[in-house]
Amino acid sequence: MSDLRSLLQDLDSLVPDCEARLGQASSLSDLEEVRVEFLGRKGRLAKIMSGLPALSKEEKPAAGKKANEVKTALTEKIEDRQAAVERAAVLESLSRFDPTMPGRKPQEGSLHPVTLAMDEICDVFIGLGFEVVTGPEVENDWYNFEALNIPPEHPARDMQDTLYVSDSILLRTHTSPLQVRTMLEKKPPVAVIAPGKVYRRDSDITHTPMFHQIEGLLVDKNVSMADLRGTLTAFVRQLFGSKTDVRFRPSFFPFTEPSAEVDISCVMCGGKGTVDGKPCRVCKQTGWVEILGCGMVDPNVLGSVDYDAEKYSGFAFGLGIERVAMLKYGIGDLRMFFENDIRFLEQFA
Ligand code: 2U9
Repeated sequence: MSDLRSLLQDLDSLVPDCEARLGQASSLSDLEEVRVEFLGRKGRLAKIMSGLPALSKEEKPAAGKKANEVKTALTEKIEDRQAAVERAAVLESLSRFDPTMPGRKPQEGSLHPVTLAMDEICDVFIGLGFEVVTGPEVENDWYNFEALNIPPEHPARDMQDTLYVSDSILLRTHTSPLQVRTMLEKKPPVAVIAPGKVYRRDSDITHTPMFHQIEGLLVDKNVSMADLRGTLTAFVRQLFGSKTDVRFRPSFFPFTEPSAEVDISCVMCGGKGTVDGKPCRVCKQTGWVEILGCGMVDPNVLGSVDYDAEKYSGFAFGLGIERVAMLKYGIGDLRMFFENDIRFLEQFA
């Protein structure tokens, strides 16, 4: 038999051989083995074609043509089989897929209880017609103290231990500078609430160097203590329930005159002083808990922002948000707010 004929026969036998091997291949790695066996660099096609140089010049084109046909046929058959194997794998995995199974829920975050309480308090005052104002946490002495009737020698500066940045720059000790800024910017009537972080040099089990406050201010013609009382009573009843009792006790603040502290009937025992016959731990058996401070804006404060104290009067109030959140959500320890333990925070989702 001539070299050409035997080479062409060898080439012809590759296709049925390959088909037989493909028939047994059931995985992608089986198919790769078949591809290497037939089409690889040292595979059967390559081996047969190594006989090409021995052919005469006239015989070579026929051998080359046949080799290309066989190579194309082998490639096609392997690829067809590969597509079939892949399709079978998809169908198999689909047969195990249950579209009625519930999906996996991603873990959802939650708002911090201080944020929740802050939003809720703001919403009540927004509903009463107040506008929210915000501003810098680093302030200068004038906005934080001087304009609020707290002169340099005033004992209130000792009362509030302040974190100073320099002689006259400080971290605000209350959000009151925001009301001062508001009054400098616009004429009465003003009705604003100022929520935000405040800083004091204080750190123990019931005090943190940073905490959150909301203060409110309303200035107009003929604003009276009765307006203050009505507004704050409406506020605490929206926040703690319509049955909440309210009492005003005389107090003192440099920026308000007269001043008062507001107590509400205890959120724990409802004012009875006992829970299941035992002393109430929230109100210490008094039946009342302190919730905010307030008063009529001191004429000196109105004067420092060039408001005519003969023509206008106003009321102001302030409350600590952590304290409200503790009472509202029954949190017994202030430190919970700052540890950010996920087991605590996720309870507010
Ligand atoms: C201006 C005029 C008056 C804001 C007020 C209080 C009473 C008060 C405390 C509550 C608990 C601070 O967070 S706390 O420790 N605040 O009792 N705050 S009146 O009075 C102002 C504010 C701004 C221009």
